[in-house]
Amino acid sequence: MRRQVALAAAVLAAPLALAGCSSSGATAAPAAPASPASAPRLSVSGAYIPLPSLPDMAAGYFVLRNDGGEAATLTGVTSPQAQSVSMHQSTASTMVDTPTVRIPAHGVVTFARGGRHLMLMGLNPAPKLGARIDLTLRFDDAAPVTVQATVQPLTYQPGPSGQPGQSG
Ligand SMILES: [Cu+2]
Repeated sequence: MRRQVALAAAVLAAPLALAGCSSSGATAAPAAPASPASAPRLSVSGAYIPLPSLPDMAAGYFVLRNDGGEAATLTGVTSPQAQSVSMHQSTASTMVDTPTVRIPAHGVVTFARGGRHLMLMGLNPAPKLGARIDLTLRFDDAAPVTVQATVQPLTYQPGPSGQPGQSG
């Protein structure tokens, strides 16, 4: 049994080595093309949700970086814990819907108070302090990225560039 598990692990780790000698008749899946060096490389840090005053509606903030050599376009965010998630941009007097957000090559886009934010509606269960809410960011030119946003006190301020911050 242990031997089989080890063998399976070896097969999973080295699909290319087996591609030429399969005797089962199954066609080996082609190896995924390696991403070009210039492809978008996206990461999210410091995701948080201030404890909302309404039970089923909240804002969400995070820092989105692109370390790749090509721009990426964020096309939407979903959460299994929310009926809908929209991307908004606050202006002086209102907020507008932003269906897509472009992240330049080697660029950073910050969702923060008073600016870009997520609007989560229909949260279920209602968020509690310290709870984690999954957010999946989808891009039109890169794989989705899922992060956990932590529900923080209303007074929470994130640190620079999305590092964990302080509340109080
Ligand atoms: Cu909004």
